[in-house]
Amino acid sequence: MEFCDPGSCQITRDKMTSSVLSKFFGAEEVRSLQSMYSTGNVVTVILELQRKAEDLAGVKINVAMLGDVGSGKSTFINAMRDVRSDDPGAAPTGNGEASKKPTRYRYPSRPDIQLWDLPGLNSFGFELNRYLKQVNFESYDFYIIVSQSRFRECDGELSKRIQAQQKELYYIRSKIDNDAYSMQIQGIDFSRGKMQIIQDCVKNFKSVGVKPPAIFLISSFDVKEYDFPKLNSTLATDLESIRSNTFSRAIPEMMLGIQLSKRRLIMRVIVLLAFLSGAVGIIQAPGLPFLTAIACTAAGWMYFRWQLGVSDRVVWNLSGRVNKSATLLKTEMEHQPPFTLLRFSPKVLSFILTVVCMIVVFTDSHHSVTVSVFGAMSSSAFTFLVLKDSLDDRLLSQQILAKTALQQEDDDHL
Ligand SMILES: Nc1nc2c(ncn2[C@@H]2O[C@H](COP(=O)(O)OP(=O)(O)O)[C@@H](O)[C@H]2O)c(=O)[nH]1
Ligand SMILES: [Mg+2]
Repeated sequence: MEFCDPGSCQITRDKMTSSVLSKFFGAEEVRSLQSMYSTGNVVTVILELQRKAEDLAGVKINVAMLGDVGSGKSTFINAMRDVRSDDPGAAPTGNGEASKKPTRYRYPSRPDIQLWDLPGLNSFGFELNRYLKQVNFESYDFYIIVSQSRFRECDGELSKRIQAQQKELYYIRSKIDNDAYSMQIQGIDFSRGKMQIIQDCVKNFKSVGVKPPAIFLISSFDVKEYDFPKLNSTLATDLESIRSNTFSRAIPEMMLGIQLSKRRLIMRVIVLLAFLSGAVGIIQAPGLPFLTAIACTAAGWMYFRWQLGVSDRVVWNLSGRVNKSATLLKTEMEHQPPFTLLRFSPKVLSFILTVVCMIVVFTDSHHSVTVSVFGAMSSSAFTFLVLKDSLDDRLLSQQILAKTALQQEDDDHL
């Protein structure tokens, strides 16, 4: 048994993307992908990802147990692992045993599955967003909601959040032995009662706008009865598609990890050009800051177009190899990121400042040094912002290209 708290550590973008890559590739493979990309072989990189997508056996899947305190999550994990609550290494169960940290348990009969016992939602005072952040909700590959007695509001809300990430889930009605007992006392036929419970759950999911997931009625005290055996066999069957969806979702992030070293290299050139743009612009010659800014920006733009350009020929080549229409690949790739003021205004502002300073220098022969310095700074900022954003757009378009090229036709997006 191991303890880990993914929510407590601040992960940087570099670490995060490299951890996504290392989920699927060994260190040597990562280095080789990065060097392929650095030499301009984006098609080979995408084909390597495709090769990996066809052989995901052994890739570890993180399964999160969600639900209220006392719903039976820890007992369920013990039952899956075939241990009793008082065995060494078992998940602590019962009142007062609720952990405030996600805890990982290995699943001996399926070493490729890691079961995560998450704290109960109500142990965080039902503040869903705080809870989700605390348990690092988005880091898991698959979810099982464990609910007892009745459908709860949070079951619907959690399912919505899971499906919004295009991930899959199972819904477990735990402690069904108790329900079976009360049905028996009331003289209700169990299969009729069971059908009623399932119909209620489906209705409740639909009423909150969630596509009903697979529903299992289980008792963790009786793993050979009720839906426990069906749950095990369904999970074993679904594992391949869970793995393949996990890989598919991770493609943009993996591409980002592969692009990182080249991005760093190009960023150095961009910083140099921005510095040059400011340094030349400080010379007190009319129009110079403006002209330098434009020249440096154009030079930088041409440089990384040359470094990262994906020509029509490359798209055609890729389209033949992955069996996707070249028009589709091109259209998706050229899809522009949404316009945001936050991204647009600093560039416009620095451009206006450069022009204003240029006009002052041009019209007023007694202008102060401050105006020149200001002009140089704004021309430098303009060059940097335009080039950095264009670089990131270009990298993003390659991530989209990889995602579209490797998208399976029958991808189930819930
Ligand atoms: N009757 C019955 N009780 C259960 C079952 N699963 C869990 N429990 C009991 O419910 C209580 C809470 O279980 P626990 O696993 O600690 O819940 P958690 O807080 O969600 O981890 C414990 O006393 C368990 O013994 C079950 O399938 N049937
Ligand atoms: Mg527990």
